[in-house]
Amino acid sequence: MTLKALTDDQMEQFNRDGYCIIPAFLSHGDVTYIKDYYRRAAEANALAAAQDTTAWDQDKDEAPVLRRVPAPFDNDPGFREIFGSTRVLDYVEDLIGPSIYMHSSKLIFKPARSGRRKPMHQDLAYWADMSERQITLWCAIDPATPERGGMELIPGSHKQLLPHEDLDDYQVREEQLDLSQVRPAIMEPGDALFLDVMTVHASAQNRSDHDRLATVVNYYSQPKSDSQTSRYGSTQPLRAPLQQLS
Ligand SMILES: O=C(O)CCC(=O)C(=O)O
Repeated sequence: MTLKALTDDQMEQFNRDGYCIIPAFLSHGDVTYIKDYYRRAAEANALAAAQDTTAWDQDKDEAPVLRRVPAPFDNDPGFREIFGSTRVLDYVEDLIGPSIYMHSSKLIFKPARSGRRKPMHQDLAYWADMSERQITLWCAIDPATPERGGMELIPGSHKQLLPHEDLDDYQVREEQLDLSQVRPAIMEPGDALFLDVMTVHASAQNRSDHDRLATVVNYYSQPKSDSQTSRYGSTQPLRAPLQQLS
């Protein structure tokens, strides 16, 4: 018998709804480390400025706010230790199988009172030339609630890829969705949301007086291929099926 990381109930919810939440997935130490990593990235300004000029978003008369830190898994050994750990990969293996590659990673920061809404979308639409055997792991580093920029999900929406258009963002046309089905994910620091890459989701505006930081890590079941147009992926496995290791 293979030991599973996800409980039967969590797996059942994932298969039915396209997501499941694991409370207290990250340790207090992990959460503190990631908060500090964000603070260092923001202070140094270096990661974002060097690699992605769109990450800086400065409102008039306001100090610049680092809203996105790209590729922490590639750039920081401590982040890699957390999200490449045996424990985390055991969960990922339950969801996408024993062949696991890093796809992409980022920190998303929604500042108090000015963090914008991310409209409804499916992650796979952003890299549609890749197979759907991928998983998104979204972790709350600050509390995430409907007032504080939390995630919103449409249970059971992971069965088909919907058309996406460049509107407010690259997104699904929201009037074509049944928004009465939307469920907020209310999460504490360290809680994890495993999300099928076809689950339709959004994140709320941050209307609270508190910042909201989260990590997004996506794992893929295949190596990056030469024909792939998406820039994400890796050729080095984080985990390989046992027969490939011998
Ligand atoms: O963390 C967020 O606010 C939104 C994350 C998200 O949905 C995404 O990056 O695809």
